[in-house]
Amino acid sequence: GATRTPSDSASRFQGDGVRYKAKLIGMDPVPDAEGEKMCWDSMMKLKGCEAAARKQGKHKPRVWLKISSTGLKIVDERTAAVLFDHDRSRISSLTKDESDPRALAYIYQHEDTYTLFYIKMANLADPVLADVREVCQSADQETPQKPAETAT
Ligand code: I3P
Repeated sequence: GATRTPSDSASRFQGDGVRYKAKLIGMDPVPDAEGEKMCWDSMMKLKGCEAAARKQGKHKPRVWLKISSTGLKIVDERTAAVLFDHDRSRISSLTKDESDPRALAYIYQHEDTYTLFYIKMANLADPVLADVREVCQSADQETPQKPAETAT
C-alpha cells in the first residue's frame, strides 16, 4: 500500500539506508544557513561552472547519494570512496531546483561555515527530497532548536 508507518521508514533508513544514482554538479561556500535567493544564486553559479566545464569536455563526477538515519553520504561511484559524510543535524536547508526536476541542493553546516551541495539525480529529485526531509525531520524532533509553535 502507499501508506508508510514510522516503523517502515525507520527500517528503510537503517544501516546503509537507501541510495540514489546521481552526479555532483558542484559545491559552493555560502554565507548563511538558509535563504531562498542565496541558494538560487549559488546554484546558478554552479550551473554556469558546469556548462563551462562541459565545453572543455569535462563530465560531472558520478556518485551515489546515500540517505540513512544518520544523514547523507556522497560516495564515488567508481572507487566507492566516501567523499562526504553529512550528519543530518547539520543539514540546514534543502532546496528543490525549480529549473530542473532532477536536481536538488542542500546546505551543510560545519562550525561557522556553510557549504551548498548541488546534485543532479539520475531520475526525478522529488522522492529524494522527500527522503532527505524525512531523515532531517527526525533529527529536528530529537534535538529541537526552535521553541514549539503555539496557537494564537
Ligand atoms: C550530456 C547530456 C546529459 C548530461 C551529461 C552531458 O551531454 O547533457 O544529459 O548528463 O553531463 O555530457 P551530451 O548530450 O552532449 O552528451 P546529466 O543529465 O546527468 O547532467 P555529464 O557529462 O556531466 O555527465
